[in-house]
Amino acid sequence: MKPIVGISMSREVTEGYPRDFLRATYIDAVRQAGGVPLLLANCDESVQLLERCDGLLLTGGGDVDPTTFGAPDDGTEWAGVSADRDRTELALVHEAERLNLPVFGICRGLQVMAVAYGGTLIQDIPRRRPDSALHHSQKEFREEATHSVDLEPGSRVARVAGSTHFEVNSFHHQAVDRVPDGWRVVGRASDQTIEALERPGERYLLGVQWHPEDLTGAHPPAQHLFEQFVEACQAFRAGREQHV
Ligand SMILES: [Mn+2]
Repeated sequence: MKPIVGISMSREVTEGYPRDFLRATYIDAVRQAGGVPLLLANCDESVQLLERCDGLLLTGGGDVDPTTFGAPDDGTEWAGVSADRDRTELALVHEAERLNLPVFGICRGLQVMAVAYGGTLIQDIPRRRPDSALHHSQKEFREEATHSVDLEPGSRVARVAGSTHFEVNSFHHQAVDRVPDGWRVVGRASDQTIEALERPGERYLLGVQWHPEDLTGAHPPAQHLFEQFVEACQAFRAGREQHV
């Protein structure tokens, strides 16, 4: 059987009603890489479903509430904050750690991983770096790359991508600030914004600040990231079946 990839969902209030949803590009990218997508609703019970999963994909979305990393409200205009989503995803990361699951975080997903392991976030990049010429909140289409990243040679992400320098898309106004203990910055934009983090070791734990799920068509490194993640999920599944 193919590996099952649990995928976190966005929570937004539309016309007064909360809804959980997911961009289909995440589903397509997981399927193309050989995984079975399992959508995880924003509720406490989703944590139980991880027992059935072979990996966890944390997706993009609204801002992480700064109270989750102990920061005061600095006057930033937040967008799309959801206490239910924050609570669900932080619990998913902790449960994935207990189960030793591979985890791949994208955009907000990278930020959630950093917070779950004790890091902090820059609440608003333009306020922190007013002189930066880089636009991390691009207006171009999602499948257009608009700024470059430099990856650490020898890092997992550089090996997978097959390159240490390429162009990515960018849809974030927050970024990782303090890096959690045991984690390594493996990718930066030219303004020093953290664009990729991983925890060295056997277990697959990687987060990227760009959106590879929207680049898979024309950007081989983007599809390779999903393939490598799903391979790690497959290896996890194989290891589990051996123990049954
Ligand atoms: Mn960026």
